[in-house]
Amino acid sequence: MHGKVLWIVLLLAFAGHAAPKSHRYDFALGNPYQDQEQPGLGDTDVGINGDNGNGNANLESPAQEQPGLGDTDVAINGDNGNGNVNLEGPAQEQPGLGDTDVAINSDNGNGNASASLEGPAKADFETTSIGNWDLVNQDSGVSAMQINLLPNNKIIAYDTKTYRKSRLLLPPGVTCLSFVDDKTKELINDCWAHSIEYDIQTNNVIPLKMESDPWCSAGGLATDGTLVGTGGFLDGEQTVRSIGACEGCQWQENVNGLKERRWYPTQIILPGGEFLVVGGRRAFSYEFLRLGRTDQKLSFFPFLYETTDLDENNLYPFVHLSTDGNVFVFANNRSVLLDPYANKIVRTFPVLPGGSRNYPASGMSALLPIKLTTDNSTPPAEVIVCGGNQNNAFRLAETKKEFVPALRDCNRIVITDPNPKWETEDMPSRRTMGDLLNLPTGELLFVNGAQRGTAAWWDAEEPNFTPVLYNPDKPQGERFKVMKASQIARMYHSSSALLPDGKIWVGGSNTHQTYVDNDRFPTETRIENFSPSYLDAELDKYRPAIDEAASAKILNYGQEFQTVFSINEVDGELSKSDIKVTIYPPPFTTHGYSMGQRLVILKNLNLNVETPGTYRLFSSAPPSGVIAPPGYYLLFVVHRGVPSKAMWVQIQ
Ligand SMILES: [Cu+2]
Repeated sequence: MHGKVLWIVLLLAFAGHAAPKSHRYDFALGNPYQDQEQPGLGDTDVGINGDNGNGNANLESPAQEQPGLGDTDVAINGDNGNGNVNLEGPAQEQPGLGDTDVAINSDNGNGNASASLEGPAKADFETTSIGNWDLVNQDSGVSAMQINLLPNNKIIAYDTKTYRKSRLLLPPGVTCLSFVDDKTKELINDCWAHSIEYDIQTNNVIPLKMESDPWCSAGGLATDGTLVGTGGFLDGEQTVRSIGACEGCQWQENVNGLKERRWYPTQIILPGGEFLVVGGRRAFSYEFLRLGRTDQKLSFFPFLYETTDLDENNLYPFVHLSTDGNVFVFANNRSVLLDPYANKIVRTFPVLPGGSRNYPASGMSALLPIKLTTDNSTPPAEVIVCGGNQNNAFRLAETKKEFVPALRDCNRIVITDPNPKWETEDMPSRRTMGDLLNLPTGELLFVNGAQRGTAAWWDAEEPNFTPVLYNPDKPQGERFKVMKASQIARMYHSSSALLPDGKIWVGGSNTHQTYVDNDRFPTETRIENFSPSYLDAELDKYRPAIDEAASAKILNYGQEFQTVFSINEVDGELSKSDIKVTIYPPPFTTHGYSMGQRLVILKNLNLNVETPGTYRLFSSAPPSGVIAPPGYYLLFVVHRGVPSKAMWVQIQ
């Protein structure tokens, strides 16, 4: 945007491996061995007690030798319903037993057994790495203002046709866009691409044609992996555009798809798989959207009217789906919990002092990881809002080229708490227009942006080159870790995305109203990958590798599923508490905000040794679409802070 334009206007007015039926499936101690010495076990003594029902605990073959466990003693206890036998972690010494002492107890039901590696969680592995930057594409052709990773490992990126320019031509044979020049009234052909498909494996680019203008629009992945974008500028303002995750797919555009004109709106996916599109300039409403439907409701939302100000600091509102099914909306410095179906505000949060957080002050916001590790039916949901600028900073940048220092504070609030309070601390550096991404490990990453000024053309100074890692689980004062600085300024209209290999794709930045090659801050079409410290090569020996062929790729709500992975080296005994399975739907990122972003930490049920160094983990899929809306997710296995490469899964 469009600073000048805005200012003038202002002055005027996720079964391949179907979930097993129960834990007893694995390790399913069938027949071969029964309550006695196992001759095949050499000098390893095994004590088995089954003091119940049918109570025989049977050690099936993969169960006995636990090479990955070294000479550690293992006790097996199954004290539950169907008589599962669990490998309890720091098992006690059994005097009188040999080197590898194994005690098996099954005091329950029918004595089927599965073994789980239990034990207290160990600390994350340490690394001194501050991350690394790689320039992976010198010229992607189109500046990446708006991006979304699709399940075919392509990033769809686009900016705007307003510039009538990019660095990449449409493919031969594709009809150019034609338009009448405002000044000369001549008909001009625009043969530049304004969208690309970017292959994250090869870093190759394919130009895509977009007819209507997606400038400063919203988007998100539909349940089938189709990218659905909404809003934009002029002929794009009511457009619903979509592109599938498929070879050779092209944009489909419906210029009358939205009920309201929306420039700078926010879009998230709801538990039922439909979208909620919120706000936009002078659009004090929200609407539901499902592709192919036209009967979806439009609701007036006065909160957006109340939170607008002279600089309009409530555009691109931060919208997060909470774990109770309501929707958190943050605009300017205020926030509410909205029941979108009843069009009712169910909670009003305290005002967040310090300045304005939404566009053009452009702070950052994300949901902290949602932990399903307890039996709480509504796990707590916590939101973080950081940075931005004072409420007149945009005006000062626009009219006086005075670049106010960005905000430095970071604020958290538990939105499921009936009496919530903001908790505040400072970031290592000031930031406006930064991205805030959830990482596979449960940490978050602040990246991109500027230290002075605001969003819009020529309105910022002092790029913030330095990403910062944030660990939400650590106490205040220990949460931030400063990473390695990039060499490339990524300010207005920059973007970033978490990739399946755990790296961060970083692109875009254009503080101009066209493509500018020679400037202190040229239009950026270079693409970088940032590797956070968890990708340190020293940690590779601990890094899990998912066996995709042996793991579930369809996760059904509330059901158990299995993931098989291997690890070269474990430090001591591995227990299921050392492993986190996290799922992440690739968000739509633009203007420093990642729409629909959430990281869910799933509940582990059992961890079994499959073969030496290979493990089979039983986890619970998310209970419902409230916790994880249906669609495609990246699934990571994280071993004490060291993430695997992700596997794509579908949640339904
Ligand atoms: Cu913009």
